[in-house]
Formats: sequence, structure tokens, C-alpha cells
Amino acid sequence: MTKNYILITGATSGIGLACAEKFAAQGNNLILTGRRNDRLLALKEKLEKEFQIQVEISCFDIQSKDAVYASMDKLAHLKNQVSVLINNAGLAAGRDNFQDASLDDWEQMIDTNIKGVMYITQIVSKWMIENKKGHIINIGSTAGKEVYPQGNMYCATKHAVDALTKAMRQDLLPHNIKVTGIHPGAAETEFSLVRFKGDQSKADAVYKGFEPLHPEDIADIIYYTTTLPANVCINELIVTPTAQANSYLINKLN
Ligand code: NDP
Ligand code: 8X3
Repeated sequence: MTKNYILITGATSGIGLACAEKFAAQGNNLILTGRRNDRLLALKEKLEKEFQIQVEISCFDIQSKDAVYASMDKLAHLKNQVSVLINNAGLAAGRDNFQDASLDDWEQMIDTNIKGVMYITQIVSKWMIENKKGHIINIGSTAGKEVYPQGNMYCATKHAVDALTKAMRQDLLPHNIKVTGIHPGAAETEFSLVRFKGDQSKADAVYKGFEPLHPEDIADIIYYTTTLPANVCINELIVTPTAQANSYLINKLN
């Protein structure tokens, strides 16, 4: 029997990595992407050995339209087998007042979080249309539901992901394609280290005083949304740590 592939963007770390491990443990073949090829190679070797699955890796910067198109072209021989696309690659860069924020940071977030999703999903949604089925899962954020102070452009990009998720669900409706938005709150990954440009103490402070989500918590939920009957689609889920009420209110003990 031909096995399906789960395509996960940003699988070298955090939520994407946890998804790769979860779907692999359930016997799925994987297509994993990211910019850090050493991590992709190590993950492929580990998961293939541990779970006897096929893992294809594709190393590219999702900000580059040309790189996305070239990489997806090389994967097109698998297009009939891609059953799930998890649009996970993304980042926050900086946390500054609107008037002080770096335009480079803003452009990086727009190019990664919005344009990256746009490039890859247009290609894969066409594959899914040919297959007459598929499931697209977009990782938004609580930041895509409410703006928080100094979150400006990151929040805007995640609001865009939310809007694109709704748009995809409408336009792909005739093609039997499920579209799910997952909106996590604070999850301890490399996210804050990236946001604060390698400042470990600033990153650690984000998760002090409460128990954040772990990437595996989100991966379990994402996996669950793919296990439902063909007639059932989870449109969206907002998932926070118990200590978090919304994008800006966290009950910290210290
Ligand atoms: P991590 O920093 O741990 O992982 C981010 C992943 O995205 C990495 O695999 C990284 O791979 C990839 N990525 C980033 N930029 C690019 C790029 N230009 N091209 C290709 N891949 C890229 O963070 P998380 O796991 O936390 O983040 C995953 C998603 O979850 C993001 O969309 C984030 O916005 C969202 N999110 C995170 C939350 C959190 O609190 N952690 C909460 C809500 C949403 P590489 O560096 O190898 O390219
Ligand atoms: C990531 C969570 O609260 O840092 O989307 O924006 S937050």
C-alpha cells in the first residue's frame, strides 16, 4: 500500500520537531523542511531508524519564492501522497514599540510568516485538489487573536495567518480539503531565543513563574485533528497554558 506523507515546515526545532516525532511514531512518512540542514539530516536518520518510515528532507529559506518553488518541484513526485501540510515555520523578531521597531525585523516576519505560508500553500493546495482531498493545518498564535504591547508586526502576521486560514477554508471548500488553524499561547521552544536574538536570559524570563506549553502538547493536538473522520473538520483551536488567559495575560508566580 502507498503510504501518505505529512509535510511539516520548520521541523528543525520546537513545535515542528515535536510534530515530526509524533507523526513518525504513528507510522507516517514525512517531508521535513527548515534552513538547518544538519538538523534535518540528523532527524531523518533518527526517525527512519526508530520508526521504519520514509523521511524526505528539503532545506530552504521559506522567505525565498524561488527557493520554495525549486524545492517543491523536487518533491513533486510525491504530490499524490501528501495528505497533510503543517504550515509551522515562523518566527518573531524583536519586541519593540511600534515607533522603534526594526524594519528588517518586520520584513523578516512578513516574509516568513505570511509570504512563506502563501508560497508553499498555493503549490500544495493544487496537489491536494488533484488528489481530491487533503488537510492544511496553519500554526497561528494567540497573537493572531489579540494584539499585545510591543507585539505589533508579529501580531499582524499572525492575524494574517488567521485570515488566510479562513480564506483557504472558503476557497478550497469545493475540493474536499480540510483547513485547521491552531493558535497556541506561550510554548517553550527556541521561539524566544530567536525573538531576542540569542539572549538566553531574556528568553528564559518569558517562561519563568508558570508552566508554559511544551511543543509536544501542541503536536498531540495537531495530530488529533488529523485522526477525525472524513466528514469532521476542526476549524480552529486556541490552546494556552492553564496559567494564560489570552495573548497578554499570564498568571506568573514571580
Ligand atoms: P522555533 O524557533 O523553535 O521553531 C521555528 C521553526 O521555523 C524552525 O524549525 C525554523 O527552522 C523554522 N523557520 C524559521 N524561519 C524560517 C525560514 N525563513 N525558512 C524556513 N524555516 C524557517 O519556534 P516554535 O516551534 O515555537 O515556532 C513554530 C511556529 O509556532 C511559528 O510559526 C510560531 O510563530 C508559532 N507559535 C509559537 C508559539 C510559542 O510560544 N513558541 C506560540 C504560538 C505560535 P530553521 O531555523 O532551521 O530554518
Ligand atoms: C507566540 C506566543 O505570546 O510570544 O506566538 O506571541 S507570543
